Amino acid sequence: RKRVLSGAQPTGILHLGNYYGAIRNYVDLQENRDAFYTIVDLHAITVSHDPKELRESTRTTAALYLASGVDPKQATIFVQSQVKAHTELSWLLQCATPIGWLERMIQFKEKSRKLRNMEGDDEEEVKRRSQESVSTGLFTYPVLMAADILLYRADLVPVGEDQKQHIELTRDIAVRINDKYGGKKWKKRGGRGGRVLSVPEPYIPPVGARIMSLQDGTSKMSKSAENDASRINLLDTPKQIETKFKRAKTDAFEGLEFGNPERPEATNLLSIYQLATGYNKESIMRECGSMRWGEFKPKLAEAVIASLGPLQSRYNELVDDPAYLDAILKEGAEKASGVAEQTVKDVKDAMGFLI
Ligand code: AQP
Repeated sequence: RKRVLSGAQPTGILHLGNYYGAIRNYVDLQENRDAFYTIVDLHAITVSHDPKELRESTRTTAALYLASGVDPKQATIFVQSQVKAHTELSWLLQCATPIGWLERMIQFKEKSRKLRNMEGDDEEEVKRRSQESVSTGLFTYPVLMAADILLYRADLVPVGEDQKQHIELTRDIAVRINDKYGGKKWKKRGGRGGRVLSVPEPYIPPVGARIMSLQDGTSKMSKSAENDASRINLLDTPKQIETKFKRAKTDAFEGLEFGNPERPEATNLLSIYQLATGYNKESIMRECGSMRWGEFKPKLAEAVIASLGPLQSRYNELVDDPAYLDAILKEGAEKASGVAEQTVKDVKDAMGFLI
């Protein structure tokens, strides 16, 4: 069976972007594949964090996986930090990853720019501010992510568009390890097919791979954006959802349409409607093409509220039973450790460590 691995950071409540871009596909992919879904808490500390919030978010994220339909009977659900192999493999991979590869990562550039809290590219100032406010972990984050994926020899990684570059890096790292330490030498030591690590593919959905902020159709919906009105959190109340859509940025064009580059907000809101209802673009255009925003927005809110309803009820049942969640995470960590430790052992052996 093909292997699937993916994860989300417990940096707040998952939002519609996380759901449509990734979590919904976790559910589809668990059916016929050997799936591992993790809550990547070690990634959550690459920027400043509050320990109490991290603890809470970790449990909330796990409960939201389950509420979204991730099934512990089909998939292994675990917390990253409870499987020691992640940090161990990360170090081994870091030593095989050139700095230049990491310097090209767009997410690092964007997040560190935000942390430096400055406009412009004055090199000296960038350097001074980075030295104080950007952690080394934020820089090496994509290598930890590569370890997350490679540990499980994943074939497929369901993610949103923003993670595509990190998956490409993961592939490059795997190929580099295979080139350096695989081949005949490794085969002689019992390695399968001469490959120390499997090279994964991203699984990016055709619709929903990049849900945009409700306040700016050119930047992605994100947990860390300061303005809560920029996103629909999966646990928002119907009233909050209505208000957020009501206040969502729109434009002054007549009618509604998908795909006009001058109307990123229209494409975004229509795409959310498409995802929430399951209708195709043609029928949405027939239904809403000539609507005004004031007519469309309540309809959109209603569709999203209806689509999140069952998820929210399941979530409420789960939070009443913390022992159930703990048991699933414990079992998940044990199963994941078994698989992950074998991979670390293989990589260490191939690299020349005594095992
Ligand atoms: N806006 C989005 N549209 C589609 N997919 C998205 N994902 C994130 N934002 C969108 C996908 O959701 C999964 C989990 O994301 P994450 O928690 O690992 O971190 P992120 O990509 O950094 O998401 P956020 O919400 O923007 O978090 P912060 O603000 O904390 O960095 C991933 O598969 C991601 O692609």
